[in-house]
Amino acid sequence: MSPDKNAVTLFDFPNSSSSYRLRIALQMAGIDYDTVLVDLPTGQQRAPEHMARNPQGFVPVLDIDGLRLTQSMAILRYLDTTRGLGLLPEDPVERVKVEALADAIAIDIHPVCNLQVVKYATEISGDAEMRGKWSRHFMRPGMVAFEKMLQGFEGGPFCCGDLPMLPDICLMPQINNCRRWGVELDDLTKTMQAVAACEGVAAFQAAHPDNCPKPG
Ligand SMILES: N[C@@H](CCC(=O)N[C@@H](CS)C(=O)NCC(=O)O)C(=O)O
Repeated sequence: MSPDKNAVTLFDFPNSSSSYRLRIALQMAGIDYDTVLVDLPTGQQRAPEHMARNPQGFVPVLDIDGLRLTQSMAILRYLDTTRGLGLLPEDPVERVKVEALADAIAIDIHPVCNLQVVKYATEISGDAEMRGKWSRHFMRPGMVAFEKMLQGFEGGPFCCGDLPMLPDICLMPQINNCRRWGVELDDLTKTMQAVAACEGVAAFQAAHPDNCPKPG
């Protein structure tokens, strides 16, 4: 059965970075939505009910416009195209640079620290501290590289100028993860300038894990 054309539902988990990206974009677009929590720590993402929504067993899933969508980066581009969020420049040369910055987080840092990866690393190492060690090992160098990439962008205070764009939407959930796992970031000056700017925007505040529905 197709989702209701008039209803918007986010299958969400507060600390899920990919879901957090969509919460920011939905807030930026001013779209009201219902939340259905999929509890990752207890494995609800692998329950048949959720696997039927997303065969990959991941959140987020977004029901919107009568469609059931997966993959946060594809969904962000869809929302940008259909709701004119200004997340990417029109000019192809500018655009490819902005996309590369966003992908440095979304494609290179985030997936290697995903729950199923760190769970398996913990299991095969037998080290209960592995999740933190693993996360810090990949996040800090990834964020140092992000900072160097940011040096190629003029202006600010956001990643690519005076308005939040796709990299800012990827950055803030990653910052949440870095803070959870004690990754040092204070020396990354351009990154922290963008973080401060995003923290001042209502859409980013409303989407923060502390301000959205939680399990139990
Ligand atoms: N490329 C996917 C990644 C989705 C993803 O990794 N979701 C995580 C939460 S951020 C998840 O559901 N993890 C569950 C697990 O690893 O078991 C996207 O951007 O939507």
